[in-house]
Amino acid sequence: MSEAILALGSNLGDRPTNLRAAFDLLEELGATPTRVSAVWDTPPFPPDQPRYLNAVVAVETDLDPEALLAVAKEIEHLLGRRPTGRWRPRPIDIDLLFCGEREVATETLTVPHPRIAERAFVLLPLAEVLEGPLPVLGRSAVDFLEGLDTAGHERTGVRLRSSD
Ligand code: A4P
Ligand code: MG
Repeated sequence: MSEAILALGSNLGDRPTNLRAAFDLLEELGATPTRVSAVWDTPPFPPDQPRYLNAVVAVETDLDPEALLAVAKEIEHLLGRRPTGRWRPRPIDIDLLFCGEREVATETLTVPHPRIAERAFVLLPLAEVLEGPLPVLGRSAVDFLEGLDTAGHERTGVRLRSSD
């Protein structure tokens, strides 16, 4: 078993329901959530689309990174995501931020995710799940947040886990 850290995002349809459905499907498909951030309401990048709900989830899994990516893609498909182009609105986006201390650089997968350090919508929830130095990158999420614009990023009361 190893730990992976996933980022979830939704800006189409019933956003809390989409995030909760993705969370439940992770467990069913072999990635068991262990820790979960708050759900954050964030300004979209690029700005010409609806606001996102974002969250970060730590999972325990026997899946290797490529298999975990396949699970992420399967969940995106099950929740109705169809190809619309990069950075376009979507009911659900699941990114692999970290797979333990592993580094992956293939045509289909880059881990750690290459844009973590520049994205407040990833770092704010990530800081709630991983407090110390981030795997491979070596600095904490709070360190990376210094100097980033966090205006308009709001912690919500939405819960991913139905028992929370
Ligand atoms: N891929 C490579 N590495 C990874 C990885 N670590 N995790 C490949 C997931 N996928 C990875 O992704 C395109 C391809 O990237 C995949 O087929 C996979 O093989 P995609 O999810 O189909 O498309 P995308 O998400 O539009 O592209 P990309 O480049 O992953 O975009 P981002 O970086 O995920 O940005 N604003 C706010 N506020 N909140 C958001 O969540 N998200 C995006 C998407 C833009 N703006 C946002 C948010
Ligand atoms: Mg993506």
